[in-house]
Amino acid sequence: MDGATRKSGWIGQRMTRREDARLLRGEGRFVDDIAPAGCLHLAFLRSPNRAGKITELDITAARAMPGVRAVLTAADLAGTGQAGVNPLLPGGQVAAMELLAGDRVQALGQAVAAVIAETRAQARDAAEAILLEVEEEGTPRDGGLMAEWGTPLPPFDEPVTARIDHALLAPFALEPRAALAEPDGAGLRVWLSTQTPQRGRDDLALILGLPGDRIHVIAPDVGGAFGGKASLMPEDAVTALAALRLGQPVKWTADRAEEFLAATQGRGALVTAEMAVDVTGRATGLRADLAFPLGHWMPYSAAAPLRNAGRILPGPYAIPAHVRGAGRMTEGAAVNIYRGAGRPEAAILMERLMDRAAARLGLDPLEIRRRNIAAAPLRGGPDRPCSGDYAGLLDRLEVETGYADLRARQAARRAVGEVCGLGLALYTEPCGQGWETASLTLTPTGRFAATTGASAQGQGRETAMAQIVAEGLGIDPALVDVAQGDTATTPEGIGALASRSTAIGGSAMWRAAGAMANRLLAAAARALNVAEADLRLAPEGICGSGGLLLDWATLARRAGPVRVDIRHEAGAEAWASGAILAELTIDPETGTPQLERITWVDDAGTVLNPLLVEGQLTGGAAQGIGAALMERIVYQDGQLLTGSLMDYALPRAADMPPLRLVSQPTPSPANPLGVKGVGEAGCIGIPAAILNAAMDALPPGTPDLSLPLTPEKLWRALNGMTP
Ligand code: SMO
Repeated sequence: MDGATRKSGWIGQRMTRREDARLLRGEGRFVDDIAPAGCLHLAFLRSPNRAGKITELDITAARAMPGVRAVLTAADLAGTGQAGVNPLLPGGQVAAMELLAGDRVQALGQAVAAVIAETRAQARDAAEAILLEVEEEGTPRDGGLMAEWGTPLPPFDEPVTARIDHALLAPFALEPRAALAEPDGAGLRVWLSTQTPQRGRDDLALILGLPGDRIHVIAPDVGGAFGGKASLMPEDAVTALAALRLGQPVKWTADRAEEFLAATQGRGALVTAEMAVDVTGRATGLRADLAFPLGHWMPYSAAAPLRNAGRILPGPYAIPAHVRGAGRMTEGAAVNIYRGAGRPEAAILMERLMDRAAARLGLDPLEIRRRNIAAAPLRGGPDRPCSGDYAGLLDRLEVETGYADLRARQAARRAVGEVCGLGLALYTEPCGQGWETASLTLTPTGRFAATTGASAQGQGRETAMAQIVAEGLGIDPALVDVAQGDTATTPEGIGALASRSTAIGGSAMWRAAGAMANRLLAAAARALNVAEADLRLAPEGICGSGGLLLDWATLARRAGPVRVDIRHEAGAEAWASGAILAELTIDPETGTPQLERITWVDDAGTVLNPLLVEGQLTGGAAQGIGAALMERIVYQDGQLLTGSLMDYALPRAADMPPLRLVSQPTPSPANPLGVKGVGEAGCIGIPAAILNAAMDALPPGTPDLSLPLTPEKLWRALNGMTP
């Protein structure tokens, strides 16, 4: 049997996060907190114009500014290599990363020069003293992606249609991006605020032309990432290069304006589709077109949103589908994965089409979904389906919300002039493929050192990993020390993304605990010269029939180091799912939307720790609400109008509605823990439910509104104007 045998009840416990004591006391250690002696500071000069030719770049004045140690431009970058791009969609034409703009600027905000000075203020002042002229040409560079899923279908007779225009979004993290590089012998030690320390090391090795084992990447505490720190960025590489050139530590920390200008962005797709429906309410065909923006270069995961959207359609429904997708270069910042990464686009499309079909046929939205859901088992991989129960999710949602009464109440409220809507969404969240590693060691002090290749971005991985080890060994989680995010001391891994760390990294740790249990018994039997069958594991150590024989420290001393290394390959993908109902009103005078309540039945598979799962669902819901109602990146005439938090509207605590979470898990057969991902669910299902609620509130026949649903758009739609 794969993994340990569950026995101790730590899995499923609502344990508080062991990370929180240090984080809440301000004792977290983020990249910007680390300050080696002699650390220099780096600041970028960025293009104030969109794509165009550089007609002047004069660094003379900047070089002479106080404290300035170097000014780097593209001319200083000879010999640097290229970072990798994940070939998720074959046939694409890659637009590679430029560390600094060369003869041409590709986009507004692209870094053109880097100033390294003794203080951050000196570096920034000197960057402003560089003379830069760009002659705008306004032609995005070449490159792009094309893909197709399914096979062409015959023309549809009077299909229902949907057109979903997604705003570009910022994968906004509390901690901005940051990099600190320090020369270390013949190599480099690099602290990165990253989701993928090993990939960061590998990409830095390619760019700098150093062997990978000369680069040591450390991800200390990471204050959120959401896809924005999944790929190595030009700023990271320039910082590393500067440290190598100067032989001194160099640090760069983005400010908020830089994050809005030059961090990766998410969404921005235009998705159109038509769906054929027969008179019984059965959808008989889906034809969808996905147009995804890519920005001016492609980070490692650039293809993932388009690929995810395409491969997921038609979502939880059994409908023959033909999907065509294209990614096109634009003049903006790179567009990459952002929490959900293509899954929200797929879910919002299907949920809108379902409501259109229900309206056409006079069916209740809940009923039309029941007529079209796929029967479990669901897709989980080529040869192994995942678990799930879409009908069960809808049934539970109906009961938990008192759906029939809500519809009756909605009719009564409408009769007295209220503008109110109910919006349903059913979504799927496939949770990553590939492998992760785990190592577990009984240390001389009698503690268990758990290290994993899966890193963390603030989700509580230390807590979850300790619970997994505790469960597998039957010990107290307080005996388990968890280390991650350091390429010198933790094993190889892929990272904290794609809702994969528990399903894949957690499974590696679970198998390590299972193997460790056997090793401990064998080691104790040898040390005591007794039969293994006469021994058993207890929380304090190894017991015989008469009680404790060896505590952990004594066993470690007598048996020497006991260590297990596991590489877990996910044979299949776990597919989480959920059903959501959003209740929304619109103020007829101002168009202001008010979310009255969200009820959410989720299937995240086996729940390791309800507190962690609820935290992920709630945080995802906040970002889903932001996407639905307020967040958007706006460029106008080649300038960024949303370059600060005064202009880019993030949801605040007061924007959160009452959120009722109902857990209805079906353990996944795709991994030994039975878990599924949960990190991205809120961004996938919540916007779909909110859009449907708004459309339900608006007059019948209102064309699909673009996201986000601002008060102005809602007001115009209410008053019969073009939104
Ligand atoms: S959008 Mo996630 O960090 O795979």
